[in-house]
Order: sequence, then structure tokens, then C-alpha cells
Amino acid sequence: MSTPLTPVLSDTWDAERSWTLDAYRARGGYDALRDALSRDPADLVQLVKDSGLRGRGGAGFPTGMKWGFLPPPDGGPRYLVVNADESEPGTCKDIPLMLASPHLLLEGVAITSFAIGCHHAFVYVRGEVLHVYRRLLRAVEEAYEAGLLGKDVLGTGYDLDVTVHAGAGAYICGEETALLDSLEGRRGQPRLKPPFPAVAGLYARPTVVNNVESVASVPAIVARGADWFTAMGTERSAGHGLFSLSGHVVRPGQYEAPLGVTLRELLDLAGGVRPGHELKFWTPGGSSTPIFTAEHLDVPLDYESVGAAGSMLGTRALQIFDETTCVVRAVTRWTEFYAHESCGKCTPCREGTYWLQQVLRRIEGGEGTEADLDLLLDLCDNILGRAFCALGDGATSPVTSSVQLFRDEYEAHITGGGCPFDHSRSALFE
Ligand code: L3W
Repeated sequence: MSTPLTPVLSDTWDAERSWTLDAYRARGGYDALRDALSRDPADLVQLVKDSGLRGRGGAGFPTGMKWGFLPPPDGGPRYLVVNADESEPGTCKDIPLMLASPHLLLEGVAITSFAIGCHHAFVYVRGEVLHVYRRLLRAVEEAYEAGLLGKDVLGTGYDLDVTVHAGAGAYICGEETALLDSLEGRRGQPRLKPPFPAVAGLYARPTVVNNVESVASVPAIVARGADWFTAMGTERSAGHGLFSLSGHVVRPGQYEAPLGVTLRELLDLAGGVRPGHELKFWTPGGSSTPIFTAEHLDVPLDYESVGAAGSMLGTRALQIFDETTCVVRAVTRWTEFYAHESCGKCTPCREGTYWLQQVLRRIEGGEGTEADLDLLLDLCDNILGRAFCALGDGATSPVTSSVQLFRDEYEAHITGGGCPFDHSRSALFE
């Protein structure tokens, strides 16, 4: 089988001191910015529309279309906010990207800002990753010193300031409007949409909120063109992306491949499931997406195919679990995360995730009853579509999908009076 890898975002990660401006420029870094600044901003928006790039943060919304939603200039400010609050369980692509190649992100920030008429961009970084925050700050400093940011970028008359802001460690701040509240200095809680940020975002001004990987994909599209990008992936899921393999896999890590690659192909590259074991279940896009099993090894990992198979491509966080893992334990652990991270603004999510956690702990601990399985599904039914933002819906995905696929395992906990698994064999959810 020919290798499906397409290193574009990750192609400089092995360079010596890849995070420095010198290393980035030695490989042609910031050439795309120079080129972009000589073009009409509207043409850049059209280019990204033509490329078919879709948001890499989970929802897959068309990036160029989002840029095009900004109202016509009215003389006031408009902002770009980069969502670098990567916190979805299993998701670990933006953090390595920013560590290895902060200037790729900053070049994308500068091009995107120019395209949408923004003169002040913000990068909102997850609070726990202080090392990433520091690396970005240093990269921004280097870019200012080199005339790539600040007044009169590259002598073109275009001004751009970039502020890097560290969050305080809340998953909800990855939700774009909670992020904006947090950036404004308030407690991060989702806002009602509409209005979407494109119309009233940061400080109630038109704002584009894009994921790190989406923004970092822009320089190569400028340099190589929309046709180059659409030649990869599928018709409706164009291009390439970072697939993060973790868990019971021989070589966990980032695998950059065209959308539409399958888990079977990725596992070939990653050395497979750990020796002597077999795949039991996996997440296609982080824990907020319904789980898959070995039956789904050949599902093309693009938005449409994963959706048609009953899940979501999400953040392409492929968490791999072999037969030693108790699915009830895994789902209980994820649910504890959602219950802890629920911001409390809406009742279905605040109360629902708490009760999901209580019932799951009861089943896992051997004190569940047959009626608890229906109760779990009923709780999910009362969260799904009723929560204020996507956190509540996401919390139900692992529960409903695991009860559908592994009902017998839940029942074994109930009838057997406890967990039949030796968690130390799995070593993931001890
Ligand atoms: C203007 C309209 N803008 C939509 C924009 C909207 C947003 C984007 C997508 O959830 C998913 C969620 C998680 N005018 C617009 C418009 N927009 N209509 O398009 O919006 P939406 O509502 O489809 O999604 P979302 O609320 O952004 C994101 C899933 O991602 N997820 C989460 C991952 C977590 C991370 C992380 O930790 N960093 O990424 C994983 O699967 O469940 O479904 O910008 O404004 N008419």
C-alpha cells in the first residue's frame, strides 16, 4: 500500500529548532505572506472558499464562507480570534503544531487578518499549556522584530498587532462564544447564537473565530493554490489534516494525511494495535463523537462518510482501545470529565452530566440495576438538543453509542455485581 501521508503542516517539525524564525524562513516561511499582501483581500477570501477548507476544530464549517459572513467594513475594528484552547479528550494536534511551528500559525494569522481586514488578532491558548504560551510569545516577539507583525508589515502599509492570551483551564472556553467572554475578562460561558461572532463577536464587533489548524492551513493554500488542496481528500472534505492516534497503538502520534484516509491505513503507519491484542473500540473525533468498533476500520475519515456511519469526524482524535479496556469504565471516565467541565449555565447539561456520572459510577461499581440502562438513555434524551451549547450533546455521544454497541458489557456489570475487567491490563483507565 502506498503511504497516504501528506506532511504539510508537520513537514518542518523535525527541523533543528523548528520553532525559530530562522528555521521557519530557511524553508520558505513567510513567503506566502509576502505574496498574500500583494493580492486583493477579496481574492484571498475567494481562494480559501475555492479550496474547500473546512474548520479543523470539530464542526467542519467552511472556512472561506465564515470569512465571507463578515459584514462590509464600517470603519470600526474587526477581529480574528484563533481558538487554541485544545482540550477535547484525545485531541492533541494544535499543541504540538504550535510548539513545533509557531510561525506557521502566525503566518496564517497574518494572511487571514489581511484577508478579512483585521488589524488586531488574538490567539487564545489553553491555560494549562504554559510552555506553548511562552513559545508563542517568543515567536510573536521575533515576528515583530523582523517586521512581519506590527506597523507597516513587510513595508506594505498594512498594520497588524497580535496578542497571545492564556486561558484559565476550562474546557468550555473552547466553545467559541465562551472563549470570547473569557477573552473579554468575564467568566467563560456560551452566548446565545445568533448573533454569530461573524456579526457580533469580540467586544460586539465582527469577529472570525478559527481553529489553530484551520489558520495554519492557509499559507500553503496561498502558496500552492486551491486546486492543489482540492486534489487531496474527497469532493466535500478537501485537503489534508492531522490525525492524532493515541491509546493502545504501537506508535502513537500525529499522522498528517488526506481526509478520507481510513483507520486501517493509519494503523498500518502507526505499527498497529499493540502486539497480541485486538481493536475493541475507538473514537473518530475525540470523546464527544459516538464510538466506533473494528467494523468501522474501513470507514473513510471524511465528514460525510463518518457522519453516514453514525459518528462525527470532529477533531480527528483517534483514541484506540483494545479488548482489555472496559468500555463502561472508559465512558464513566469521560462522563466525569464532562460533569466537571459543564459550565453550569443550562440545566440539561449541568444536571444531566452530573446524573449520568452518578448512574455510570453506580453501574461500574457493581450497584446498578437493569433499569439504570434505560435511565442512562433517558437522561441522554433529555440532554441531546436541549443543552445551550455542544458540550451537553457531546457528553451523550459516548454513552448512547456504547450502550448500543456494548449493552452486554453493561449488563455484565449489573448481573455480575461489578466490573469483570482487570484495569491494570488496559493501563488506560486504572
Ligand atoms: C455565521 C452562520 N457563522 C455557523 C459558524 C459558527 C462556528 C462554526 C461552526 O461546535 C463542534 C461541536 C463539538 N453565520 C453560521 C456561522 N457558523 N453558522 O460556524 O458552528 P457549529 O455551531 O456547527 O459548531 P461549534 O459550536 O463551533 C464545534 C465538536 O466540534 N468537537 C469539539 C471539539 C473540541 C475542540 C477543542 O477542544 N479545541 O475542538 C468535537 O467533535 O462537539 O460539534 O464558528 O460561528 N449562519
